[in-house]
Amino acid sequence: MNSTPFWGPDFDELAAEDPEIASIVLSELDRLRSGIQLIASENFTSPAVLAALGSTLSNKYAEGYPGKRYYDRAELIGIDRAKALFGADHANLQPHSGASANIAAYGAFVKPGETVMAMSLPHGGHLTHGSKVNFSGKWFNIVSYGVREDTELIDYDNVRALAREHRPKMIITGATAYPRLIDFAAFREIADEVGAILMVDAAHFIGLVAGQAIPSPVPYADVVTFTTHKVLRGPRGDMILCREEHASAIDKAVFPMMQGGPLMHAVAAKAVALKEAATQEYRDYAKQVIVNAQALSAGLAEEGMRPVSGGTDTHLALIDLQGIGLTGDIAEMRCDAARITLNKNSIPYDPQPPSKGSGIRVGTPAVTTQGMTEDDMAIIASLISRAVRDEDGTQAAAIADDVSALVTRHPAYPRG
Ligand code: DSN
Repeated sequence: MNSTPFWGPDFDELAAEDPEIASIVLSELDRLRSGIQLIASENFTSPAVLAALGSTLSNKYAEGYPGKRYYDRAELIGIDRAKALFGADHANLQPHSGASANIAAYGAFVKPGETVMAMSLPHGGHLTHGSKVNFSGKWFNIVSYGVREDTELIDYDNVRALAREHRPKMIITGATAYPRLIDFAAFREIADEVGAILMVDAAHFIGLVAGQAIPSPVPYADVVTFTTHKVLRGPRGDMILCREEHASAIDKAVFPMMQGGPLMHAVAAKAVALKEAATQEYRDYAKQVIVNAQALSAGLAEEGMRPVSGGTDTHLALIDLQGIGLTGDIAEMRCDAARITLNKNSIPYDPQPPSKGSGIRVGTPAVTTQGMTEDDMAIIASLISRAVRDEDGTQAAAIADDVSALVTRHPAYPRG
């Protein structure tokens, strides 16, 4: 008999009550277990995080900020853990997503029509960094910067020149497809020179910061936003860190400007992930994520696929496929047929439209959670190479068999 007083997810009950949805949930688990997951923005959360997410805290409305209510304790604990882990003055755990946290950061510091500088989407930025189809591009005067064509690294001279010319109210750094470290000190200097707020969208790499594997933006930025489900391995959602002087503006921008009640089950799950990220085990994991990304990037280079900027310092590599005469969409489709999940991606100065893209993006957060190491990355590089070159699809089943052999040695969500 189970003596745990917890009352929560019961898969048998879901299967009995709603077999249609239960089968979708199960199919997703099967997909995770039977393939290789290389989406750089995804990971496998722990059973403890999933338990908090599936708890009765989901029922609780908790409008506003924590005080003395019993259910506020999870949020207070999470805030303390975030401040300690990142050395931040202030933390807000309530944003539901990366895009909504970024809306709050804009809301705290800029008014519609004002000028914001950010990295352009085709060079690795995010939709919320000024895309014309997003609130950021619709409501703000966006000045975009990018990477140099020769080095494929952020062009700091150009960032400085653009900042001097356009005097932005806020400068955003951070990206979704930039494999290299960002020089936060340089951005701080430029922001100070023009009197701009410095916002770092650290969604992709904050887990590496938490694991002390790369330098932190916190000492340099006015505000740092980040999703909690990427390398950080928490629930889907977001957090904001900021300097004390901005705490009230950020809190008011999250609630009531941008959203209503927080999702208390997600807030509790963020607190669990923050505790997990403060362990030596997690620090070892974060370092291995980078070692694996470097091994995968080098392995793909050996297979004739060029890593943009020559390699990676982080959890992801951006791979230019022009040398093997392929576009990203075709490569993504062929890998998918062999049960390797990755995404097509534009590369800087891409001659292809975004719907095709000249590249693929590969990330190692999930495979590292499965316990894979450099030798496994060499195998994955060779599997990708075989898959993308499988023109008529005749090799897909054989490659998928080799994928199965690899993931059997390193199972995702192992059976108990
Ligand atoms: N969509 C995410 C990514 O894949 O990078 C960013 O939010």
